[in-house]
Formats: sequence, structure tokens, C-alpha cells
Amino acid sequence: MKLRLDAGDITQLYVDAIVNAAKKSLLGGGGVDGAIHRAAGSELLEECKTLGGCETGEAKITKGYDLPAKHVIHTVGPVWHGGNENEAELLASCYLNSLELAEQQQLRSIAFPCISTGVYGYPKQQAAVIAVNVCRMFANSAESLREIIFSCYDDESVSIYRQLLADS
Ligand code: AR6
Repeated sequence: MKLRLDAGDITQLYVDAIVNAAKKSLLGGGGVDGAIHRAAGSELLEECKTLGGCETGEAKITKGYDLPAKHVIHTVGPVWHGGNENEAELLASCYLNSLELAEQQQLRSIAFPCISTGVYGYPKQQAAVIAVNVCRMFANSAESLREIIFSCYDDESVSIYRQLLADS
């Protein structure tokens, strides 16, 4: 199992699934969510309308449509309220539930954006520690997954993940 960083736009990645940092309605928004819906085309929104939304920390899968990625796993990260509202557990659940869904579908590669660290305001370093820890732990028991990519769009995230992935 390989964990690696990719600096750039998640919508360009040729992987079995990219993860979307969505909102509860799953009906699109700004940030990475907007970029994924634009790149996938309107059929993605049509499929999302059939899913009945998604709770914070949970995950649902769709096809990738016009994306190079075969699937999109939609998860809803927690809004940061200062750290005492179960944000860490909910963020860990986003990563874990997305990975479990990928395994159930026997996917080999998955790419995550830095969930909750944009509009939802989660501190980037703290979020990255959770992301890397959950993925490292999951990697030990993974069966189909061979590669987990951390898609880092901003320079700060790139340097945080570079450091975390260098530490073993
Ligand atoms: N590829 C990879 N990462 C990206 C891209 C991209 N194309 N575009 C932005 N990012 P955000 P959230 C990074 O705000 O905080 C939406 O409106 C960005 O730099 O997209 O979970 C939803 O509908 C940041 O590090 O997601 C929800 O309402 C990270 O993606 C809400 O925002 C997450 O930023 C979710 O907020």
C-alpha cells in the first residue's frame, strides 16, 4: 500500500475514486465540491439527487461520469466550531467510511481532498494529522486498495502533508 501526496486539482486524477468534500444535501456547492460537479457534468447531480443526502461523517458513492476518476465518494466533513463538538471523531469517520466504501467496491486507488479545511474552517494541520493517521491505520488491513492519494490544492497543505508523510 502506498500513501502519497499530489499537489493540484483532484478532478484531474485517474483513480478508481476521488472523494468529494460535500455538503449534507449532496447537491453541489463551492470549493472542491463545485470543481468536481463542473468536471463530472450534470449527470453527477442527477445521481446525487437520488441519494437522499448524507450525514456528517458518512459517505455515499456515485459514478464519475465525465471525470477521469471512475467513481466519486461523497462525504460530509464537520464544520469547525472550536474543537469541542466532536469535530475530530467526525472527520476521522469521513476518512474511515470513505475507505470502507472503497474496499466494499473493491477499488484499488482513492484520492482525498483536505476535507473540512476550506469553507468549513477545520485547522489544516490538525485535519491532516487525522487524515494521515486514519489512512495509515487502514492501510494495514486493506485488501483491494493499493494507493491512497492526498490531493493538496494549496501550498500550506502541500507542506503539511509532505512533512507528515515523511515521518514514519
Ligand atoms: N482539488 C483539490 N482540492 C481542492 C480543489 C480541487 N479542485 N478545490 C479546492 N480544494 P472546501 P470544506 C481544497 O471548502 O471545507 C462546499 O461548498 C481546498 O483548498 O472545498 O469541506 C461544499 O458544498 C481545501 O483545502 O470544503 C460544502 O458546503 C479543501 O479542498 C463546503 O464547501 C476543502 O475545501 C465544504 O467545506
